[in-house]
Amino acid sequence: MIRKYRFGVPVETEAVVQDLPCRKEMPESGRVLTDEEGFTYIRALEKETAIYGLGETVRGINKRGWVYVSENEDRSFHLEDARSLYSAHNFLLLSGPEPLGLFFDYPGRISFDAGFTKKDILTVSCDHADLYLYEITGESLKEICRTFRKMTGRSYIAPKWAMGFGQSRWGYKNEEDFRQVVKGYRENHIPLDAVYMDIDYMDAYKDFTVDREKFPDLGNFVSEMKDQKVHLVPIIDAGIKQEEGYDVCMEGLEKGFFCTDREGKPFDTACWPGLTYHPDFLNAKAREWFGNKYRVLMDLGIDGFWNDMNEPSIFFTKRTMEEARKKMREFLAKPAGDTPFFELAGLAGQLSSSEVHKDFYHDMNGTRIRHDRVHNLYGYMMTRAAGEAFERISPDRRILIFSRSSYIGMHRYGGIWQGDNKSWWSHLLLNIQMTASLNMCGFLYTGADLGGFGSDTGRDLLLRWLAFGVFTPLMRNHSAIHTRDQECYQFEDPEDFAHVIGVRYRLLPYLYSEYVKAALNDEMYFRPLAFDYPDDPMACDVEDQLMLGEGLMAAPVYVQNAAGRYVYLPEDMLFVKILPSGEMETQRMEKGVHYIHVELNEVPLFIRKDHFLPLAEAAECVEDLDEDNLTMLGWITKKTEYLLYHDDGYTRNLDVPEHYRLLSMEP
Ligand code: MIG
Repeated sequence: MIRKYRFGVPVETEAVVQDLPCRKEMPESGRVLTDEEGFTYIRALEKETAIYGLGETVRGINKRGWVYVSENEDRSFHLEDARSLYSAHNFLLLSGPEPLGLFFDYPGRISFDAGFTKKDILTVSCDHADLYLYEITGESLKEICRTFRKMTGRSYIAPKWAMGFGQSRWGYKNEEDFRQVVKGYRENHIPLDAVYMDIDYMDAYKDFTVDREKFPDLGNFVSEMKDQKVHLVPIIDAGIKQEEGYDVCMEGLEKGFFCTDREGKPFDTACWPGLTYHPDFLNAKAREWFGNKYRVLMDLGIDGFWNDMNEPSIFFTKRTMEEARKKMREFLAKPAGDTPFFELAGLAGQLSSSEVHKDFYHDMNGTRIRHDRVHNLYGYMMTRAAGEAFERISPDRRILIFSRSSYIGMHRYGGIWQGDNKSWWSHLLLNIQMTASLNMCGFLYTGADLGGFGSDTGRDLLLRWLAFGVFTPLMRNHSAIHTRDQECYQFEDPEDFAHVIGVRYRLLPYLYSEYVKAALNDEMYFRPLAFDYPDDPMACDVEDQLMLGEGLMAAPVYVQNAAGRYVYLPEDMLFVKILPSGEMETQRMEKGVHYIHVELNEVPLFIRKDHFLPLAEAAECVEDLDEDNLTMLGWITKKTEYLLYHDDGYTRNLDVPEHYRLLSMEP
């Protein structure tokens, strides 16, 4: 059941698609205080209550014990004490005999103190008492999640090739760099479906342009890559270069589609291209205009994009730059002895973007509104611009799109990647945990930069990370400029990489089927064990294993030099390792704790008893998968059926009976 409450004059975020009546009385689940100081929701927590949700945030699956702040930010250090990252996912779930879901539809800065300040109190607070609060009750956490997902609309479904493996790196410059990557993969028989183009492909970092020296004919190059069954996926940044004669800039100015400053003039910002303007994605007309721009690249054969810097990430504005320069001058005027070094370091830090949120405005369909009141919608609306345009431009084929920043509601238009992580073992664990929380909020198409974005990865870390990436819908190796080469063929014994990524392709019929069905039925693709086994206290404590679809459990190794790990089986399962030879090593295991050995080139799989996986033969790209010849793998004690979802991989007409095949397996 859903109870909806309105406070003040909320911003219409369109996160919720269901039409629900507002209640007049106060919420039942907690105490609400509203005044000029803002809004506070307070609820007492039982000792045993776990808090789930909050999507893209640091720490564990159970969020209790820390403060999380929704204030989208380009934050390259995902440290344990980070309060905000790139996205705002204001949905919480509380476990217990009467589980509860809470959604705070508020696009400004809002904080969630989950038993941090006071161990048994949940406090949610924001500066303005203008919001919608939804309370959702139900039999179980799973049911509450489903109700929430119905309320917020069907999750985006990527084309099937986008579940293939992708290679990315910030720093690939020209055609030759891309050819080398594809050659490295194909020569070593490591599967590959996509290579990502980072900002260097553009002419002077201008969106929807291509540097002609590096890519004399991008259309041709796209087909050359397609001949090798590889999709090129370019990045699009939020900031538009200020340049006389650059059509996107000129049109935006002429039509008044950029964010404005206090005086109503286009707001000066700066990002990769130097001085920029930021499109006003909160304005429906500006969205339509910007979305149509993607056509420039789609006409060349491009069928996938990633949207970056849309928190928005603003390096500086005219005002912050002038202030910083003034401070710098004052600093330099002081005698050397009086100028402690840390003061100098502090000056550079002041160029951060968070202070500029009060300096600019949107035209939200006729209403002028200051940015800080709607900050967390920016990435959502940028990606909505793209997603809505794709439906117009490409009515028959799904297009790949994922974003860095998001808000709940954006899950209908695209996926997200998990931002600038590091090549740290702790970030592999964070990836596992965050993915579960994102699934609760509707972001099914998601993945982290496998191997880690910043810092130098190790062969072992990359292999272990890939062995988890095998399960995530977005499976992409991405790394930052100036870090060590991170393509799989750069490491010793590339056949180990070929095998691990190969397991992904063997599992794809199942993974794709579970992914699409989860989206169509408002289910989670990944679930914490606590969601499936709420009455099993041990299962509820597990933070490093996930259920995936109806029959599979993932239990990755994420510790350096570990030869294996302890696994908790909440029921009897078949433990499977697919060996490089193609043979299966299987072991029947009873409910309970087990220690498993896992080599660096192995992917441990756990299949629930009386469930099975349909496996394909190995393939080097999605197009080459043979799904007419599937092998069934499982520990079956009775006749068992599985409903396989299988379509052409790109149709938008998804929910039709012909796409379902009933498979069965007998003991
Ligand atoms: O300021 O485009 O998160 O994936 O490689 C850095 C360069 C800008 C941040 C993205 C990252 C991308 C990088 N971008």
